[in-house]
Amino acid sequence: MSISEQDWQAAVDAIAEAEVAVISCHVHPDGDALGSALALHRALANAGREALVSFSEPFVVAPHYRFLAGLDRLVPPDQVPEHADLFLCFDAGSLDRLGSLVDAFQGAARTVVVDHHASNTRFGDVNLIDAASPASAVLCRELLRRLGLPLDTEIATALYTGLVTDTGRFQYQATTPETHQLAAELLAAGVQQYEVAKAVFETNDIGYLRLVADALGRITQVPEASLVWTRVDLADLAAHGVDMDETEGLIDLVRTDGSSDVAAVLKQQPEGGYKVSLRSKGATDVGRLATSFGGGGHKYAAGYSTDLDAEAVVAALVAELTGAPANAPVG
Ligand SMILES: [Mn+2]
Repeated sequence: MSISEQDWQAAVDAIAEAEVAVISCHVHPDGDALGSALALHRALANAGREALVSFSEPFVVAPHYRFLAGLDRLVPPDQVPEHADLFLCFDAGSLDRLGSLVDAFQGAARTVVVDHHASNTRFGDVNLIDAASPASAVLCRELLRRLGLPLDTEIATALYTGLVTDTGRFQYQATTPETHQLAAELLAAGVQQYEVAKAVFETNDIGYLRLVADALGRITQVPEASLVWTRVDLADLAAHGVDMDETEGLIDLVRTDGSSDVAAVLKQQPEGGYKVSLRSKGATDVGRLATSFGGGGHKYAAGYSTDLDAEAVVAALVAELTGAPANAPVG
């Protein structure tokens, strides 16, 4: 799925014609979502354009991304105009992913959706969706090129953060020669790559490490489903003083189980139920799996939310993965 010239031009025109563009991304932004939004905002500001960057409640930047420049430019979501000329969002696969900004998106005169999730519902007036792209930051870079907006070190660092996180440090399947060429271009624009790596990948709170020890202590394999899973409960967060947002990297440890194709981390939600993160090494399309449970994502990385308890979540996953009925014994 690639993006037509017509769609690129429609997005460029929409941005060029907007008096004030609202730029945003999905709720609980990761490096790609936040990096892309900050990059476009900075590029427009450098060109003297009026724009506003924000994301949904809870309006908190996860600790790993607090090194990014320009966080002070983020506007709380309740200050986003209800009827903007233009609302452009990055990395959100569906409207509900905009959280408390859904109304602002729907109230905008024009909307542009920039994303690389295969499950994207194309909910904008203009949709720049490329499921083959390893990161929304790649699409953001192309958009800047087409807008004639140059990189600076801050923009490059924001884009690089998106690229390095969504590619798993250039190791996931969607990584191509072009991905590395973009990384080279960004480094040449002044990115201090070790400063990014240190902040994003090499800095953890000791409470987080203890939480990981607990979560890995109860890791479970379901061999007939080629599934490995664990869970993080609210009690774990409380015990170690950790926010759920900080547990993004846990799935990357769980997925290294060499005997399982699919990895799942179940994250208990304050309102009840779980958020389920899924990863695949290739034999299973977890994007499709997550979509069947009302979520979405990519072939190799996806997620969904559910009201079920942990046992029922795993039983349902096993049933889908093995083609057995959900009430079959899990084993
Ligand atoms: Mn992304």
